Amino acid sequence: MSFDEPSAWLRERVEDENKLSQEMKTFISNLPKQKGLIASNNYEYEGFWYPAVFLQGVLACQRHFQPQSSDIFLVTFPKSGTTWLKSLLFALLNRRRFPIDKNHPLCTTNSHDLVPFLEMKTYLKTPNPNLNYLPSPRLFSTHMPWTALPESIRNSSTGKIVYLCRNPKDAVVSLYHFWTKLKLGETNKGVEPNAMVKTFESFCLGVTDYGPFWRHMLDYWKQSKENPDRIYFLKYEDMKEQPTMHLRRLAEFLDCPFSPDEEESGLVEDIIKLCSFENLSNLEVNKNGKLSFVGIQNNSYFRQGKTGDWKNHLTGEMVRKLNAICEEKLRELGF
Ligand code: PAP
Repeated sequence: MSFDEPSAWLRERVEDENKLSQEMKTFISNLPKQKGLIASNNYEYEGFWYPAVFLQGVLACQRHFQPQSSDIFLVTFPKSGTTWLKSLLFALLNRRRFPIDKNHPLCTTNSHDLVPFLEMKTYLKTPNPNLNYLPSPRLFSTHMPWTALPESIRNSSTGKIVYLCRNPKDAVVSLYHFWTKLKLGETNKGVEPNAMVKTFESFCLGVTDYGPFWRHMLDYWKQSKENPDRIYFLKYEDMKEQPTMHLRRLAEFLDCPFSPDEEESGLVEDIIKLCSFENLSNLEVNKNGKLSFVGIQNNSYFRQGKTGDWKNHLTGEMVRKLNAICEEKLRELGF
C-alpha cells in the first residue's frame, strides 16, 4: 500500500474485503449483510450497520481504548456536521495554544486531520495505537453508536461526550452528494441515474454506515437526558441558528468557559468566524488538499453547509416517507 496514492488506499480498504485480517473475515462471515453505498457491503453488528473495515476499527477500539478522565468525544451521525464541530471544538479547546488568527492550524489543516477519528483512523491501521502523544484534554471523534462505544467510555463517570445530529432529510441529501462525489472522483465512472433513490432507500432501511439513524440519535438523546453533565446533545440546525450561544454553552459544558476578557475581545465571534463554512471552504487546504489518512479530497466535506437543501432533492413521496419515520421514531427530538 502506498501513501503516494491515498485515494487508492481508501478504495482498497472500503471496497476490497480481501485486505481484512483473517479474524475479521471469519467474524463478518456470520453477520447479516447488505450492499453498501461506498463499501461493497455493510454488515449488521449489534443492531447497527458498518462497512467491514470500520467495524474492524470499532472492535479494536472496544478492545484496547484506555480512557483518561479528561477525554472529550465528539460523536456524530455521518453527514451531520462533523467537520464543522471538530473545527469548533479544536479551536475552542486549544485557544490558549493557538490564537485565533491567520496562522491557526485550521487555516492549513482540515479538522479531520487535527481531531482523530477513533475507529476510522486511529484504530483502523493499528489495532492498539499509542495515544499518549495527544495533548490533554484529548479530543476524539467517532461515529460509533452509544452501544458500540468501548465499555470503558460508557461505564465511566468521567470524560465528556458532545453528540451532534442533523435533520435526517438534510443528512441523507448530504450523504448522497458525498458518496457520489467519492465514486466519481475515485473511479471516474458515472454514478447510476437512480443514485438518489438508492441512497434514500438504504437510509430509510437504516442500513447506511452507522445506521439506523433513528436509533443512533435516540440512544444518545436518552443518555444525554440521564446524564446531562456528561453528554451534550446538539442539533446542526440549532448550531446554525445560534452559533455563539451554543459555543458559549459548549465551553461551559467542557469546563473551559470564556473569561470576561475573552468575551470582551470578541473571541467567541472570532472562533465562529474562523470555523464558518464560508471561511473554511475557501481555504486552499480545503479546496485542493486531501485527508492524510484516507486521501479523500477535503472539498468533499464542504458542499453547501445550509439547512433545508432537502427541498431541492427529495420528492414529495420521499419527504412523506422520511417524515413518517421521524414522526414514529424521533418525535421526542422534534425532527
Ligand atoms: P462526515 O460525518 O462524513 O465527517 P460531515 O462533516 O458531517 O461529514 O458532513 C459534511 C456536511 O457538513 C456538508 O453538508 P451539506 O452536504 O449539506 O452541505 C458540509 O457542507 C457541512 N459543513 C462542513 N463544514 C461546515 C461548516 N463550517 N459549517 C456548516 N456546515 C458545514
